[in-house]
Amino acid sequence: MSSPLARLLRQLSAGFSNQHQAFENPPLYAHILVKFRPLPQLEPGSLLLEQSYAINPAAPYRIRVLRVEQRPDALIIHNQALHEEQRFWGAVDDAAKRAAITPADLRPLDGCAYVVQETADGFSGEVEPGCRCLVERKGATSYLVSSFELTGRGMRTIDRGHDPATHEQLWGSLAGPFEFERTEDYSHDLPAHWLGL
Ligand code: CYC
Repeated sequence: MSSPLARLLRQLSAGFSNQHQAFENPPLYAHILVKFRPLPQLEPGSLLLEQSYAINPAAPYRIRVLRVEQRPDALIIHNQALHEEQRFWGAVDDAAKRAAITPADLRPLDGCAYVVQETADGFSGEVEPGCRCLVERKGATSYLVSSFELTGRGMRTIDRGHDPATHEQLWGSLAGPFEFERTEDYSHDLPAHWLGL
C-alpha cells in the first residue's frame, strides 16, 4: 500500500497535453503542454512545472517549482516562482538545467498553494481559502480561483481571475475546463525516499 502523498507524486510526475480538446474546439482552447518533473536535489516533493503553448515549448508561459507536502489534515501543493526564470526555460526536458536549480532560486507565491483531497480515482485540488493569490493581468490586479482534477489518465484545470473589491470575474475560461491527457511519465525520476520506500 502506498501513501496518498506517494500516489499524488506519481500521478503528477508526468507530461499532459490537451491536443484533442484544442483540435476539436480551435477558437476556444489553445493547445497547451503541461509538464511536472521531480527535482531530487530540492526538498522532498519538489517538482518543476512548465506550462507552454504547443507552438512554442521553448518559451513556457509559466515555470514554477511546486512542493507537495502531507499535512495532518490535507495534502498541500506549495507554489514557488524562480528568480530570473528565463535561465531555466526548457529545464523540464534538460537534466543539467534541472540539476542547476537551487533553493536560492525560489520565491514563494504566498496564498497560491493548492489544498488537495483524494477522490475515487485520483485527486482534486483548489487554491487555498482567503483570495490571497494575487495576479496581474492586463494592468489589473485579480485574485486567482483555480481548481484541478487529476486521475491516472489525465488532468482537468480551470483558472479564473476575480476583482478583489467586487468579486466580478475579470478573466479565465468561459467555456469550461482545460482537458489534458497524460502523454509522458516522469515518475521514474522520483527518489524512493520521497515515496516512503
Ligand atoms: C495564473 N494559474 C495561475 C496561477 C496558478 C495557476 C497557481 C497563479 C499563480 C502562479 O502564477 O503560479 C494554475 N498552477 C496552476 C495549476 C496547477 C499549478 C492548475 C496544477 C497544480 O501548479 N491558465 C491556464 C490556461 C489559461 C490560464 C492556459 C486559462 C484561462 O493554464 C490562465 N492562469 C491563467 C492566467 C493567470 C493564471 C491568465 C494569471 C497570471 C498570468 O497571466 O500568468
